[in-house]
Amino acid sequence: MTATGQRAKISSHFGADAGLDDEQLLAMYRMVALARAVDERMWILNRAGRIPFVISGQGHEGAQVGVTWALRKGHDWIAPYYRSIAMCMTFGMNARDIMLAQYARASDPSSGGRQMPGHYGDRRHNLLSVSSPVATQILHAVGIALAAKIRKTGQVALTAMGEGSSNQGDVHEALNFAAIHRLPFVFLVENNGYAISVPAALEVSVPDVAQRAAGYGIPGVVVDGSDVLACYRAAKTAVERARAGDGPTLIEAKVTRLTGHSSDDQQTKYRTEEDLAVGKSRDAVPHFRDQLRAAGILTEAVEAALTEEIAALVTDATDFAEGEPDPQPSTAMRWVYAEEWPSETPPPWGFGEAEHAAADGRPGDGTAGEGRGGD
Ligand SMILES: Cc1ncc(C[n+]2csc(CCOP(=O)(O)OP(=O)(O)O)c2C)c(N)n1
Ligand SMILES: [Mg+2]
Repeated sequence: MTATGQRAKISSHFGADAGLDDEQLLAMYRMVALARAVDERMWILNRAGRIPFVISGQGHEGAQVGVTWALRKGHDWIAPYYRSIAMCMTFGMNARDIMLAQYARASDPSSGGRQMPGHYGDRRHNLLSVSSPVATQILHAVGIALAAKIRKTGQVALTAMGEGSSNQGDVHEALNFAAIHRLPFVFLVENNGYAISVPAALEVSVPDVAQRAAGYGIPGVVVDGSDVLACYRAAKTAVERARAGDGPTLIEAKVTRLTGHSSDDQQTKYRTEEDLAVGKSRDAVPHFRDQLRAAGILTEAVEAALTEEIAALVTDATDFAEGEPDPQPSTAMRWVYAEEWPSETPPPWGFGEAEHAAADGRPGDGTAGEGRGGD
């Protein structure tokens, strides 16, 4: 039984206006705290020389969990970005899946160890693979939304990116198209105030990216990213609107980046102590914890059980990923080029299907990761 399942049934009415009962609130908190714990472990592993590169979601978890909670898992689609750890975990990836990507193991569901670290994706959970050029994912998500509309599936597509990325030309094309065709699309901008070392005032010409929604004739909402329930409410409204055929919404969550841009960045070189302190004060993890404690939902016993469960999951994920094999170099071309070549002659390097399968020690069925259980 999970820690969330151990608590006595209480109805605090804390999340009632959002339609969330205490059980769901605790599950949301568990996800926020688990994503943070996985992320913190990633940094330790990086500093210990075990994994090469970390790009963190710390400070973004509240917005990611709150917004993703409004989508339907296994039905809707998400095109995430490199900070979307909590989003991907809320949508179905588990701690092992994230750690396998960090270690770039053969069984990594994101790419079988091919992608850059932090580029999560998982076809089992309708999570599109992240691309390195920022903002390209918005066009993919809008394409998915168009397909959903044509096929009348009732699905919604969401994409997320930072405020710096939101200045790319792709964003204009995507929002214009999605608005014209009233596509079931939600655009989440996670505004953490920086694009690497460049502050928002030098990236975006207006105080709120959400103001730009007016130029497309769609709603633009600013929400406090440290307020998980506010993020959920904003997303719920946007998702309902999308499913009803009324078109896209832009949600801008004001979040905080608690770490450097990546493990190769030192933010004390360009941020003042005061700026860093303000950023820290806007962390959703303690805010949400305090709210749930005050509502009597997160009792001492529940919190202790959760802490224990999360520590065990993080250790399990680390040990598991440590023990998994790297991909075989002979399989490097796999999932890069089509394996069923559309001509009679194979490519010069051959298909190598049998060798790939043998090298990976599994059936050559073309899938990235197989179910690995976990949390
Ligand atoms: C098209 C493109 N330009 C530049 C980069 C390099 N780059 C990677 S992340 C990043 C900053 C993005 O900042 P923001 O969108 O605010 O997201 P954050 O990292 O703050 O969450 C840049 C410039 C890139 N990957 N792709
Ligand atoms: Mg940013």
